[in-house]
Amino acid sequence: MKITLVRGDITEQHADALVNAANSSLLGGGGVDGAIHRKGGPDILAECRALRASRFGRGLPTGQAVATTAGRLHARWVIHTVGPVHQGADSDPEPLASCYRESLRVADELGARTVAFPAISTGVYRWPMEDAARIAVDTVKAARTSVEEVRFVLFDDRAHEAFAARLR
Ligand code: AR6
Repeated sequence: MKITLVRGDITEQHADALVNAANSSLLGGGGVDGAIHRKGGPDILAECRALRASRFGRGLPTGQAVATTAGRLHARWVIHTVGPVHQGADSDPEPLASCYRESLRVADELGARTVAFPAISTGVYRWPMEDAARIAVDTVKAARTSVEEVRFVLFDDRAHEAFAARLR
């Protein structure tokens, strides 16, 4: 598997699947989530509502992932995953690692070959960037998956540098 880094906006990416840093309600929010729903259009939210009604009445649990259409985005699917909120020095990295593993598992089920990820949990959920980059890169490298390209789409220089440093 090839791992690539891009600085930019995940909603501009062309890939089989774009991963959304969602919340358990699946009903949208700020950051990546807001941008994906804004640009992707109402079909994504309609599928999210249907998923809540059928499978996730109590919300999508932290660390899990589920796919919908990508609406008007340049992708076939959006994979929604719920990162953990950072809880301070003794935060458990496992739920964040699980977001990457579960998103790749869903991508495999779909047959997605290229998957773009944002830096999950590093915005509203306050996970420190260097630690998040370590968890993201190490988990993706260790994953057993048929995905051929994982692309990390980093919004700013700091995030890009943290991921580049971990990849080196
Ligand atoms: N493309 C790529 N990265 C982005 C973009 C974008 N368009 N916008 C922000 N980032 P966040 P979280 C970066 O807050 O921490 C939402 O309200 C951002 O700089 O989107 O997992 C959800 O509904 C940061 O580095 O996700 C949840 O309630 C990273 O993406 C909550 O926020 C993640 O920031 C999830 O919080």
